[in-house]
Amino acid sequence: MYLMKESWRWYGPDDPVTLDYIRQAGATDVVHALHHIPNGEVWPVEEIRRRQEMIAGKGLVWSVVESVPVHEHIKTREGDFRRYIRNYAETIRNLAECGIHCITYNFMPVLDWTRTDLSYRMPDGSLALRFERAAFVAFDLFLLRRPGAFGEYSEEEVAAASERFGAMDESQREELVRTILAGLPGSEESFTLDQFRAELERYRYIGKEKLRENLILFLKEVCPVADECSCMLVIHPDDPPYSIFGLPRIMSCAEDFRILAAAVPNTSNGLCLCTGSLGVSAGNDCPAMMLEFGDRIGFVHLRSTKRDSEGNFHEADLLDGDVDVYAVMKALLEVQQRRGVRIPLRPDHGHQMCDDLSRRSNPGYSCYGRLRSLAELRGMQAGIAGNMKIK
Ligand code: CS2
Ligand code: MN
Repeated sequence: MYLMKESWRWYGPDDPVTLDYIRQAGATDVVHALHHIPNGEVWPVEEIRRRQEMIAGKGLVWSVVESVPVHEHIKTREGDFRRYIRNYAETIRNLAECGIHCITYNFMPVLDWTRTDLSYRMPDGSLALRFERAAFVAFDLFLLRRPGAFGEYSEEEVAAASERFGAMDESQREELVRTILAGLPGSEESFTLDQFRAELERYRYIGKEKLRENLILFLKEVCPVADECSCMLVIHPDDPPYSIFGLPRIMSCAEDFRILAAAVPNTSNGLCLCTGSLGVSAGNDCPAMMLEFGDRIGFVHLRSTKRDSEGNFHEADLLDGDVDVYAVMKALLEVQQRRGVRIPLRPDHGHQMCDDLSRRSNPGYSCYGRLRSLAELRGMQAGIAGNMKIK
């Protein structure tokens, strides 16, 4: 029976959730990146090996990279983008030389994932990450003051945002700016309001089609290298899975990935199926995507979100959100038996709960919250596997 590979994201020696804890969580595989290397530069073999040894020393395996960030100039195809693409290819080769064959990336312009509240209190007292539509629109209209933004929201949304903004004091406004722009973990970059405005400006003439074309051109250049060294490049979906700040988004639904797979059929062109990101959109059927793209899925993030009719969503308890996690897990196990492989899966963002509440941690990446999710996933898998009656 091919069971999931239990993996866990580790941010490096400064991560308050240590490798020892990860081992005790029952994970066998580590998801990691060399966060200290600036975006666009090559990851040298010696540096990869040093980290690999540190991880192996604790009885764990670094098997997935999340992420090798794609430099903004590759997304817009300007400046030094050719050098950045060459560097990306070299990093792929270096990782493969060290035996690491799964590389996560995303192609979201400027910002990686976006939330407005990092400590939304759940009824049980734990804290969750949340995206509140009115706060988000208030930021866009009254703090960022993005030209043209008013025209993109309905009258009701503008009214709700003004009311929300009026009710915030100065420190809450500053906090909102920090939450959206100071970079959530993994995004590697943070901006001031002015820097962010300048970044948005770079996308003024780049619509969906252009961005997609740039992604395809990038993959056409790096996938042959990845094929050659048996690496899979897995793209993480947009979070949230729709356009924000007028920026194009091109990896938000099944059709987006269909287009990408057809344009770049190389075996290395893969998908990181993140149910938390995709699940925010009611149109995304995650179990069906797991089955449809089964052959191209190289890595899985499991978490669940809960949305409401106003466009808000928060990160729910794993089994209490909009995503049918049971059906996703069942589909994953079917795909694995068919392919004869074990796909790494990690609990994605968890709540801050128990001792997490009195400790510092990377937003979404606390210890107990993810421990709870991983334990639930493991139990669920055992139940499904038992039922499949395959040993
Ligand atoms: C996020 C991102 O949802 C997520 O997994 O934590 O940081 C994600 O890892 C990156 O967008 C992948 O490139
Ligand atoms: Mn994810």
